[in-house]
Order: sequence, then C-alpha cells, then structure tokens
Amino acid sequence: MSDQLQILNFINGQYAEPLSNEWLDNVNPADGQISGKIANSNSADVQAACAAASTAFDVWSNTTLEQRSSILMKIGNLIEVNLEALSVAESEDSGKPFARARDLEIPRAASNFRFFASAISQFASESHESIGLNAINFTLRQPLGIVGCISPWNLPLYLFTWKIAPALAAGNCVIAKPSELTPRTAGMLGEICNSAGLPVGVLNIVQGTGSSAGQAMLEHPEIKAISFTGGTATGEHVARVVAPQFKKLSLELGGKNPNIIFADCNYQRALATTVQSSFANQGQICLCGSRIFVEAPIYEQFKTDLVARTKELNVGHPSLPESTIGAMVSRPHYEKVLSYMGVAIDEGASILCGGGPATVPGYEGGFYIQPTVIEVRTNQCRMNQEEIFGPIVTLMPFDTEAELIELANDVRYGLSATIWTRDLDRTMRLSKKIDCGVIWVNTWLMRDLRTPFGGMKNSGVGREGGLEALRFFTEPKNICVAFEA
Ligand code: TXE
Repeated sequence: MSDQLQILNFINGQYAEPLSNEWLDNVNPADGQISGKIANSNSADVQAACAAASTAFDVWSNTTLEQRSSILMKIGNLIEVNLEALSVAESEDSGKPFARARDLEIPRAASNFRFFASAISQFASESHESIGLNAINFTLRQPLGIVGCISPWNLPLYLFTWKIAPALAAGNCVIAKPSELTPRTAGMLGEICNSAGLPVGVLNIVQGTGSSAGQAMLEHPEIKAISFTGGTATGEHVARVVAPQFKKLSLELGGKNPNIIFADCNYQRALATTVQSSFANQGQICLCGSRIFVEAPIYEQFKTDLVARTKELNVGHPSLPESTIGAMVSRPHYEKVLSYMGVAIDEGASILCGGGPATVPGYEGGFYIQPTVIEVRTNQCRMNQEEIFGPIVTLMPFDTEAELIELANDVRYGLSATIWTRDLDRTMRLSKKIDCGVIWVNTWLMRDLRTPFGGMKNSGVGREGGLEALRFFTEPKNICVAFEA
C-alpha cells in the first residue's frame, strides 16, 4: 500500500487529521488495491467544523450578493481548471470510466457553482399589500445558519456540489460529508475554495463513515438542516434521527424507474438511449431506467436489438477510453448486485445476456460485472421491486396503456420515468398518471438546473434544483408593516 494518499478533513480553511485519530482504507475498485487512507471523523471533528462555521457565519451571511456570487463563480471556474486531476481522482475512487468523469460529471460540478452564483440574484422575495387595511407584508429569506450536506458515492463531486452550491449561495455555512467510498474529489474542493477566496470556515468538509461522521452531523444541535442523498433505508434512518430535533430535511433516495417504449416511438433513438439509461455509470444512477416495458407489437424486435447492443458494451479498466463500463464502487456493493443474478434464476426469469462477473485481464481483483438484460414474467418479483443499483435491467411486454400505468406505479419508489412515444395526447395522459417526480419524454437524463428535481413515495421528500434549493436553504420570515393612511 502506498501511504502517500491521505484524505483529510477540511476545517476552518485548513486540512487536518481527524481528532478521532481513526482512519479508513481508500480502495481502488478497478483493481481492489488499497490506494490510501481516509480520515474517519467522529463527533469531535463535527464539533470543530461547527465551531468554525459558527464564527464564519457572520462574515458570510453579510457579504454582498455580488461578492458571494463572484466567489461561487470562481469556484466553478477553478473546478474546470482542475478538470483533468479531478476526473482522475473521481475515476480512481469510484471505478467509473475516466471519460465519463471528464466529459459529464466534473463539468456538471462546475456548472452547479456557476448556476447558483447566478440563480441567487433571481431569488426575489414576495410582498403582499393588505388592501384596505393600510399594511404591507414582505418576506425576508434568511439563511438558516449552519447546514449539513451528506452525499453518496455514485456521482461524487456532482452531487456533493449540487447541495453545497445552493447552500452557500443562500448565505449559509456548510458542514459537508462525502461518501467514505469516494472522498477524494470532495477533499480537493477545499483547496479550490481557498483559491477562490471563500472565507475560512464557510465550507467545512468532514470525511468518514455514515455511522460515525454522518451520525454526528444528524445529531449536532447547531446544524439546522440536513440535505441527504443516498439509499432509502439510510434515508429512513436519517428522518427518524432528525425529526425530533425539527431540523429541515431534504431526502433524495432510491429509484426503480420505468423506461416505457411504445410501438410508435423513434425506435433507433429509444434503443440507443435505453442502452445509456440502463448501463451508464454501471447502472449506479438513481435515475437509471431499470424496469423496461415494451409495447407488445415491437417487444421481440426490441428484445433482440437491446441484447445485441448490450453485448457490444466494453467492460474494462476505467482509465481506458474504450471502456464503456467500469468497475462497481466497492466489493460489498459488487457482491450485493451479483446476488441478484441468483434471485432472477430463483424467480424463474430468463437471463438474456450477461449474468455474472466480468474478468478484465490484468485487473482480476477489480469489481467488474457484465451488463445484464433479464426477461421477467411479472412486475411483482424482487427483480422489479428492489433497487439493485447495478448494470442489470429487466424487460417485459405490455398490451394497453391502462396496464402500463398500473405496472409503472406498482412499486414503492417514485423517482423518474421515461416515455418513448410520438403521441402527444398519450404523453400528457401518462405524465399526469405516473407517480414520480421527474418524467422524460423521448429523452433521458436531460437536466435543466432551473427545474425541480426529486422523487415521490419512497424516493424522497422535497425537491432540489433552481429556486426549490434556495427555498430549502432559507427561512422565510414575514414582516407586516402597518402605515397611517
Ligand atoms: O448508501 P448510503 P450505500 C442506494 C443503492 C445502494 C444503497 C446503499 O440502492 O445499493 O442505496 O448504498 C451516509 N447518518 N443508493 O449504503 O448508506 C454515507 O456515509 C448519516 C441510491 O452506499 O445511503 C454516505 O455519505 N449519514 C443513491 C451517504 O449516507 C449516513 C446513491 C449515502 O450512503 C448514515 C447511493 C447515518 N447513519 C446509494 N449512514 C441515490 N439515491 O442516488 C450512511 N450515511
């Protein structure tokens, strides 16, 4: 093991070893080797971060809009300047193809800062004249104080900054914890914030596990809000811990999203995008279309073509440009995803392609899985009800629109759905009837950062994005002023 790589906390503008004096291994999923060590913080580290944030709040909440916006813009620009180094770190930490990190995800982290640097100036407060009563109401939107942001490992810097940028734009100080599986790019953000002139203590990054560092954040009385993205089971735990303290809470959780293909669709676009929505980032995106429903007249053709396209995907080392599928994030997650191959067989489903681990010569210790398409007989099976979060999709036919609506909604999740059709009336009917927070029609994962993002049912509570995020990170205070007529 090289002990060169140490991933430290970033508190009060400085990198620091954990007060806990505990460390975790940083594992590279592409080869299974330990590449460094990560601070595993505890409540003492979170307390130090809160003390720094508390001192910084007065300064940050009183910066002018122009100063605040200019610093956030600089952070976005510096992420772009460091694109190559951040992409290497992201790919080595998570197993995702380097090209995906460089071309999509790290640029999106830069956009998150630039977007909220500008969105904050559009965040108008409301006013209402109480006509006939000689009074006017206006609403101040004040920062909450110190807020906590907890993010997962699948889109590490992308999701970390999606929370931090609006929290800072709204004038809060932040304690942020990335996933212990993917801590590196979050760690690098500290230096970038210093270079951009962010006052010390405004952003504090605490590394470590959920049960230690994360739990301490949930319990800290000075943290006024928690913005969390992760698994539904963890989200339930977060909600239980936070509820008695009346902290504001935003939860972005799992999905089991339907990808619906009607016979009248643009077939080639639907097919090509389905390969993406099934296997992008090894299927480890909460928005992946993991349940594919195809209208009966084109079912057999689509099945044949999807399997053929899936077999063309190239599982390989994430650093190589020809690798379209990299490694799963960790050994436990790899084993969990692989266990679903057995579930499929037990449930009488047919594995049409893939179905097991993939071997990448020279990297036998890596966590690689073959992209897998499985034909299921019913929606009421574990393969169609549980979030697998890997390169496995299921396929089944449907006959009528009414049947399809039932299938789409017959799941405890409600994050997103994709509909492929050229029929506008059908698009509108389905969009109203499918219970999920995000619907894509004839596209997938197209994001406009101004739009609300989040799920229904067990996929979460609240919305991120645009003004929704700025509302979450502020407290509305109404002031009613009476005047003499
Ligand atoms: O995520 P966790 P895990 C789903 C996916 C996956 C499953 C479990 O199905 O298989 O969740 O993944 C922090 N207090 N998604 O276990 O635990 C943790 O340290 C405070 C969907 O890796 O939810 C990390 O920073 N924080 C998903 C973050 O929560 C705690 C993305 C997410 O980890 C904590 C990831 C605690 N007690 C997984 N326990 C999506 N919606 O995109 C953990 N954490």
